[in-house]
Amino acid sequence: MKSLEHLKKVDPEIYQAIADEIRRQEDNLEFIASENFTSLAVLEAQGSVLTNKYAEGYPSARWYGGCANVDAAESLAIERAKKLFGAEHVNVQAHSGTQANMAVYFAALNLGDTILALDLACGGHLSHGHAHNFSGMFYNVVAYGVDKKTEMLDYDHIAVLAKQNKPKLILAGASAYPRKLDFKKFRKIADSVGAYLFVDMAHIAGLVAAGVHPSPVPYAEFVTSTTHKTLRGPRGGFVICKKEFAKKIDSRIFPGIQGGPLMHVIAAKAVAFHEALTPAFRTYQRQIVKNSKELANALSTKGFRIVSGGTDTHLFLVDLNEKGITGKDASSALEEAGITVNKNLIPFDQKSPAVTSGIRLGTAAVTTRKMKEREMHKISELINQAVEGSDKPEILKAVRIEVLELARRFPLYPELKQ
Ligand code: DSN
Repeated sequence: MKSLEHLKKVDPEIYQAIADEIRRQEDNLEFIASENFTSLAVLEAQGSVLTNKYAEGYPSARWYGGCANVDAAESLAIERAKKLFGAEHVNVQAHSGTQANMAVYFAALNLGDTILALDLACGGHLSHGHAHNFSGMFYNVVAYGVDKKTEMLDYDHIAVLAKQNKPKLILAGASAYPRKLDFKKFRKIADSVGAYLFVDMAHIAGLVAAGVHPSPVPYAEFVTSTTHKTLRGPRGGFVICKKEFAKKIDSRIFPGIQGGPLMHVIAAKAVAFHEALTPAFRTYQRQIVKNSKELANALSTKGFRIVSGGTDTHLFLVDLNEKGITGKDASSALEEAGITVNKNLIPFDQKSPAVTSGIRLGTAAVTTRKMKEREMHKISELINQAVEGSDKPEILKAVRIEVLELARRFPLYPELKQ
C-alpha cells in the first residue's frame, strides 16, 4: 500500500480512517458478494493525476483542451471492453451501475412505459424498478419472481407475464440470484412480445468475461455492468449496446445524465479490462465458482439450508430459519468474529428487509486472496461456530482469533510483503 505520507501530514483524520480500513480489509474475511479487492495497478491508475482533468465529450470530440492523454486512456478502455465481451459498442463513462441502467432506460423507454424485471425480494436490484428508486417512479413496473418450490426462475411464468403485460423492455439480471441466467430464453420471451432485452450483468461480469457464465451480449440490445464486483476493477459502470443504439446511449450518458467523466476511474477500468483479458483471469474466475460451490456444500452439511439447493455462480443465499437466527443477528455475530457478510431477504421471506431470514455470501474477494477449497472448508466451520455461538462472546472471540490467523496467511497485497 502507498505510504500515504502526505495525507498523514495534511489530514490526519482521513489518514486514520484509511489506515483503519486497510487494517480491516487485511484482517477480516470478506464475503460480501458485490465486493472485491482490485490489483495494485488498478489502484495506481485510480489514484493518479487523471483525476485533475475535465473531459466532457468523447475521445477526439471533447469540450476541453488538453485531452490527448485521457483520450488515449478512454479509447483503450473502450477497445479492451469491446474485445473482452465481443461487444459492438461500449460506453465506459457511467459513474455507477445505476447510472448505466438509467442511460438504458432513457435510451429505450418513454416515461410510463412498462418494464418486466426481477423483484427485489427475489434477488433483483433497486434500479430494476423498486418503488423508491427512479426506475419504479418513472415506469410501470411488473415484477417476476422465482418459483416457490425450486427458488429458481420460472421462464414459462415470465413468458405468461410478458404476454399479459406487453412490456417495452424485459430486464434480466440480479443482485442475489445464485443460478445461471438463460439469456436465450429471455430473448425468446422478449421477441414473443416485441420487447427490448436488457441485461444487468453487474454481479457476474467477471464470470462472463472468463466464459464461466454464458454471455448476454449476443442476445440483448443493452447490457450494463459495474466494474468492481467479480470483474475486479475500480468502482464504476459501463454500458454495452448494439451499434444501432450507440449514439443514443452515448448521448444519454453525456450530456443526458452526467457531466465530466471520471478519467482516473476510466483509466483504472482500462487496466481492469486488460487484466481480465489474461488467461490467469479465467483461472481466477473458475476458482471463484469452485470456492462458492464448496462453501455452499460445506455449510449445507452443517445444517444450513442453501436457497435453491446450491449455486452456479460466485454467490449463494443461506436460509437461517432452521438455525433459529435472523440474518441481522447472524451478520452481526459474523462481523464480530471477523467474517463480513450482508443480511439478505430470501425468496418469500416472512421477515422485513431490515431483519431478514438470510445472509448472502460471495467468494470473489477471498479467491483474490488465493484461498481455495481447503480454506472454504475451514471457513464453513468458523461460520457455523459463530452462528451457533452468536450469543457467546467467548466463542466469537475464539473464532476471531482463527479468522485473523487465516487472513494473515493470505495477504491482500502479497507483492508489498516481499
Ligand atoms: N448493492 C450491490 C449488491 O450488493 O449487490 C448491487 O449494486
